[in-house]
Formats: sequence, C-alpha cells, structure tokens
Amino acid sequence: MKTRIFVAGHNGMVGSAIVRQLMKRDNVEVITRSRQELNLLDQAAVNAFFATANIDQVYLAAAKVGGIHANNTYPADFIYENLMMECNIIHAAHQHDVQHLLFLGSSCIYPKLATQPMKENALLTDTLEATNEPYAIAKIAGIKLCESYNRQHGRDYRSVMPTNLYGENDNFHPENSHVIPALMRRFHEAKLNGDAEVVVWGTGKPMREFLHVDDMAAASVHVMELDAKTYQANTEPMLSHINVGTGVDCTIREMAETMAKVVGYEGKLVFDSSKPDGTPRKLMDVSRLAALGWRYRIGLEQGLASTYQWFLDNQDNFRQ
Ligand code: GFB
Repeated sequence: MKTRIFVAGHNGMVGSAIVRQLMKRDNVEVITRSRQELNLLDQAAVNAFFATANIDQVYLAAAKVGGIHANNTYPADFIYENLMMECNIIHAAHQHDVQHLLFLGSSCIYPKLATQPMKENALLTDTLEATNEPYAIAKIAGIKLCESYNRQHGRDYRSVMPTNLYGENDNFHPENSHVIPALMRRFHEAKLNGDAEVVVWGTGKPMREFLHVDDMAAASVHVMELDAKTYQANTEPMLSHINVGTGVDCTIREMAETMAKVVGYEGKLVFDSSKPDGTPRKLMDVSRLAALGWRYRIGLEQGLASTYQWFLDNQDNFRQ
C-alpha cells in the first residue's frame, strides 16, 4: 500500500521542490490540488477534501510569501491568509486522523536583534522585525498549532524553519519578490539593455543566509521521515521546531557582487538607502539539524548559477 502524501502549495517554489524529492520514492503517492481545485482559505472545502482524499501525511508548504516590500505593503494579506491556511489544514488533518504533518515556517519568526547565530530557543524572547511581523506572527502560530495538537491529541506534527530560500520556480516579480530573484532579473535585464548601473535596495550592509530550495526540500523530507523517538530526543514539546539553513551568511553587497558575476553584468552597483534594510542579520544556528544527520549541499555561487540557467530556460512562463 503506497503512502498518500498531500503537498499543500505544490505549485510554489518550495512545494514543487518537495514534490520533486518525493517522486524519487517508490512507495509514495503524491496528492496535489491547485488553487482553483481547492481554496485553502475555505475551511469547508479543506474539510471536504480531507474527508475523501484518504491522506497519510501532509507537507504544509502553502503560504502567502514575499520579500520585504511585499510584507511591508500587504500586512493584512500576509497574516490573514497564512493563519487561515494553517488552521484549516492542521485542524482538518487532525479531524481526519492524519498522524504526520510537516509545517514550513520562516527564519523571520526570531527577534530582530536575536543573538547570532539564532538558536531555536530564541523564539518569543524579544520583539520582531517590523517589516514582516504579521507574517512572523502567523508562522509562530503555525508552530504553536502543531505543538498544541501534539500535546492535546497525540499527533506527530513537526515544524521546520527555513532561512532565506531561492531557486527554480521562485517568484521573480520586480517589486514583491525576495532579493535573489529580484536582483537576478534586474541584472539580467541591465546586461541585455547595456545599463551602466543597477540599483540594489538598502545599504547592502544587512547580512543574509541563503539556502537553495532543493536543499530545503531534502531537509524537509529528512525531518518528516525521522522516527518519532529521534525527533523528540532533539526537540522539546513546546520548542518543537528545527532551523534549516547553511549556517553561513554574507552581506547583501557580497551577494549582489556574486550575482553580477554569475549573470555576467559588468556595470556599477548603486545602493538605494531610501529602501528598507530589514533585519540586520538572521543567521540560523543549524546544530540541532546537524545532530539529526542533515547538512546543506548546494553552495551560493553554484546555486545562483543553476537558478540563472533555469531563469534563462523559463523566462517566458515563470510566475510574476
Ligand atoms: O529578500 P528580502 O526581501 O527579505 O530582502 P528579508 C533581503 C535584503 O535584500 C533586504 C535587500 O535588506 C533588502 O533591502 N534588497 C536589495 C532587496 N535589493 C533588493 C530587491 O531588489 N528586492 C528585495 N526584495 N530585497 C524576508 C521577509 O525578509 O525574508 C519574509 O520579509 C521572509 O517574510 C523572507 O521571512 C525569508 O530577508 O529582508
């Protein structure tokens, strides 16, 4: 009998990478539903889906995501949609006796000025970064939803907190995307147009850790497939999440210079300090995950190069 796994958010960058990982397994049947087929904001529709789909495991990769500008501009969308999707899926999973679920959060759950690198126990110890606090609160609620269904109903719902992700099938929207797809597209267009300079938002001084989405997908499957005893030995009932990252960071300026090299753009970088920098640094301590036997494999320059190749091969149809 195959394990029936529902990947919520399968069309997104992380969800599609998780589907690619799961397809390598031979005892798995991957179940997906597009936004048109199943509106995750509609609790009755989500319940009706779980009532008939006979799901064994859930990867909750569906989310309303975006970069610093999008979070700063649409805070109500970010908190409402992420809370609703989490509540609908986690509650319906429990009601239809799904024992295993993996919830995907974000490194922005940690305090703006948390000690670096950030350990899992930094959660809820200080105030959050203002530009993405609504999104962070929704993701913290997701962790607490999983922990609460575990404590009250004996479920095995796990949470992984990825650092900044990038890779194929990312959102390349000029304003609402994250920094890597935004700069990749901007440098590419500047190269084609022969522009003398390219604007990079902020001062270039913030530091970020970047993990390729294929590594994130591999880490997600690794954590989901850990036996319960091993998972519980390395987490606590009310501190159950696990950081996923490379443990290495760089400044936005350094990343932009690497990006220019990968794209082959030779013009000038201009830093527009009127744009927000966001959190000064959010390097994750990944020792808990290392103790569970997983390390990243794709370095930044290698990851940027393969993502740029994907960008070139898919420019006509990538999502806005
Ligand atoms: O990737 P990003 O939007 O997300 O910005 P955050 C990272 C840094 O890159 C910021 C700078 O300091 C930006 O000012 N940056 C430079 C740019 N040029 C650009 C550009 O053209 N576009 C963008 N977007 N940034 C997000 C959170 O914060 O991290 C999300 O808002 C999520 O909720 C994500 O948690 C992982 O790392 O600042």
